[in-house]
Amino acid sequence: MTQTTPQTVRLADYQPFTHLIQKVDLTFTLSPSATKVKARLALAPNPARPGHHALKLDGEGLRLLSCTVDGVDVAPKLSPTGLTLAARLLPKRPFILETVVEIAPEANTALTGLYMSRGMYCTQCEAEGFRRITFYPDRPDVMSRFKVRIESKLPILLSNGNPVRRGKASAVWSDPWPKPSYLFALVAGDLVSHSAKYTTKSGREVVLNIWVRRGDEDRCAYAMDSLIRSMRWDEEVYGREYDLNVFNIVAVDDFNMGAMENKGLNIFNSRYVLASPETATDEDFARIEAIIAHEYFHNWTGNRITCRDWFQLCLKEGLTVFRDQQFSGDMRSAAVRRIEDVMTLRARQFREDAGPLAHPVRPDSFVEINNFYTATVYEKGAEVIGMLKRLVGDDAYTRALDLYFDRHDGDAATIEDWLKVFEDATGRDLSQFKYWYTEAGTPKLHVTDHFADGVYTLTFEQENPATPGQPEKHPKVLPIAVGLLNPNGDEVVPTTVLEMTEARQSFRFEGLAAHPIPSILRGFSAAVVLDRDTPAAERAFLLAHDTDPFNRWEAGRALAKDVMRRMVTDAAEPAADWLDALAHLALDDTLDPAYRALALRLPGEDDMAQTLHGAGHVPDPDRIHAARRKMGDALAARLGPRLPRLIDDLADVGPFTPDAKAAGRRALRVAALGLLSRLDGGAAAEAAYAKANNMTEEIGALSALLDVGKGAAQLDLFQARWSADRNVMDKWFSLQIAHAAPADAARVTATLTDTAAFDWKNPNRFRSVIGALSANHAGFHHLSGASYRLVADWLLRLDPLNPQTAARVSTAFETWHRYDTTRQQIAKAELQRILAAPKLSRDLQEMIERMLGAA
Ligand code: 0A1
Ligand code: ZN
Repeated sequence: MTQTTPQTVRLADYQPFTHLIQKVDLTFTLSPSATKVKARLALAPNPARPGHHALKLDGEGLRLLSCTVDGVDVAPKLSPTGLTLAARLLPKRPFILETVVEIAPEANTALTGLYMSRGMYCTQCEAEGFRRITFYPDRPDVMSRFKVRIESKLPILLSNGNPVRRGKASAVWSDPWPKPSYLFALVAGDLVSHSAKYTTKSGREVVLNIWVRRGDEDRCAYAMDSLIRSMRWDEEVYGREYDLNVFNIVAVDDFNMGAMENKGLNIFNSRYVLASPETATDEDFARIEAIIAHEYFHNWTGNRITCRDWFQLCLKEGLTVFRDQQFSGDMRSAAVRRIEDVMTLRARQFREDAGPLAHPVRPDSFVEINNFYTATVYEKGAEVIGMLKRLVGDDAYTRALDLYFDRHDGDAATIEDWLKVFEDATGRDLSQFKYWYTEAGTPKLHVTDHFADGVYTLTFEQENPATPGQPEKHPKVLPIAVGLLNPNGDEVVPTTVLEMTEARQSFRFEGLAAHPIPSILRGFSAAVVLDRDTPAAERAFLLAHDTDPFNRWEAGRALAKDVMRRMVTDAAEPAADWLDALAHLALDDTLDPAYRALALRLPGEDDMAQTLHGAGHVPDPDRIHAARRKMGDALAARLGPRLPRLIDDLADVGPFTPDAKAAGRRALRVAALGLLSRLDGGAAAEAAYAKANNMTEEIGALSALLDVGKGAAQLDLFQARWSADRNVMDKWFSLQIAHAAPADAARVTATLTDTAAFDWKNPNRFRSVIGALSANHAGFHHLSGASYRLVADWLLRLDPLNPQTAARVSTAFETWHRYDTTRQQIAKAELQRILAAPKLSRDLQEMIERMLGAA
């Protein structure tokens, strides 16, 4: 191994910073190859760190031009990670430090710090990007007021806060709210805006701008509408108002993540802003709504109250995801949203939690913090808050949140602070609950039941699996929402939340006339894997009768997974009772079409592999793939003659609208079209493609065609029509890979990487191709090893330019231990080949080492 061991950062080592920063004045003189950054910091010794300390500032890749203390030149000690001024060079009272550095944004391919994206300057500072802009204590607990002067001839110059002055070739911005450096932002470019006005509950006028490239301004309306609805919702539901005169959003094409909540200046990956019916699918619309809300909600949960250190990342992310999920549930169908959120949780977080990358919601050590923007911190972090809310009740949750905002506004807080607020608001002791934050792994909940003399007893046993570095676990506090149904379908016990705290615990229900049918874990009330030997007939009963929409869906899902599992392990045929139940549901027009569309979605192949692995089997990707296809064929055959009518009945009425109701109808129509093409060889899908007037149907019809080996002509048409649109062309790339047969996936991908349009330095494009290959389960895990090799090759190629994106895409390999020894050996050899590369980034190195560590 040629790598050095980078330093591990530990929560236990936390210390406040030596100095306070009372005020920050920054002046940027922009130039692509030599931007000058002058930083004037008003510093003072921090009383929380008594003594006379040296000043250590973070800084990476900066060329220091000058450094003065109170106007006098000083000579700091420079290292690759920062600058140190010895204590003897510093006064014991407040002083002014001024540095001037030079940086080259056009050479910044990592997309962190100040970089350029197609002629426009922009920044990304979370988590530790500000140190690539100027020397600074780049840590979230150092909060300060920023004033920023930008010098450039570009027409639009933006930073955080409120505009102060606009000159001919300069602009000054001032942010009245103290903030950590990770929330700093600057944008400069030839941009146009889609603007609106908003009046807050207390009457403050706010100008809202969405800044985009010329030509994109007619694709901002949905994002603006989502923003306005988010602002209103946060006032109504959480009592939170916006706190500046202007709220700016900027769309950029080159961005490592989805979006960023910089104070008053959110920066977005353009794919999560730009939408029109012709270019965006209904899923895109829903994502845009959720991400706009997420970043906006950060203004209170993240910005006004930030994190003391990066170990507390879930404090802002878990809570903000929880809030954006609540918002989406209120805007759309709450049941459908909950099902979709749980599907994502299982697909991403349960997968992570079951493998070598498992870590607690609040990790206690890391090498590279960028590797911890994970499904565990975000999605499990949100589930933990949902569980807390379920345990204390809605009113207590509201009281606790009010107390949180009151007590901690302006703070850099911790998970301890967060839990204390709930303890104070409710009088509960949350010390056991805290294990949800400190211990990794998904609990398994085993359930047995017993009925005698009118008493029904449910016995639960929780198993908390070992995870890397955490062999021993404590029992968790589990809110288990249960309802009981009579055999005739009536609900005899409405939803009741049982609070489980022991490793094994029983709960009694008295006065029942007959053995009830239990509906357990309603609404997915706790983030566990439920393990109960449930007869198929009982699942079918719940699928028909459960009053809880989540569990009704779950019953169908579990039934489908049982069927798929038997097809894989026992070569069974798709069960007729499952087909009947599903067909019945699909055709029941008293039910929400969105819900029916979800029910028709077969369990994913990776999900099935995960379930089989969890049950002690070695999953075979080819068999899973074949079983899933066969289930689709059987379902198509079962619904057969009913499909054309179903599709017609769901035709759009009136012009396109992106709302949940219309989207639900389209989702069911497209699902039915996919099934129909299994029967008619794609004839209906071809016709649908030809007359599609929105992207949902265009992609739906194209997918249906590719699924049955057709669609070559339509792919060409699609390319010809959309070649100038980056976001739409990403779909063109990923779709072909998603639908490639297992044995062809690597070749199809390699061919696409050879096309001129494969701009691999753009993270969206890289993910649409290399990420898409890893998402094609049977294709990625093909026994030839061709896909493992191809992905590894591309990670090695991207890593020197953009370590963050390379590290994220490397999670493709996080499940390598699930499969047979042949596949394991090939995958492991590829991981070792990556690790042997001469100059691996700290990001990718940490990921590969962790993935190999659990061998
Ligand atoms: N805080 C953002 C996510 C984000 C994190 C890191 C980034 O660069 C490394 C960029 C964005 C959010 O939760 O939306
Ligand atoms: Zn966030």
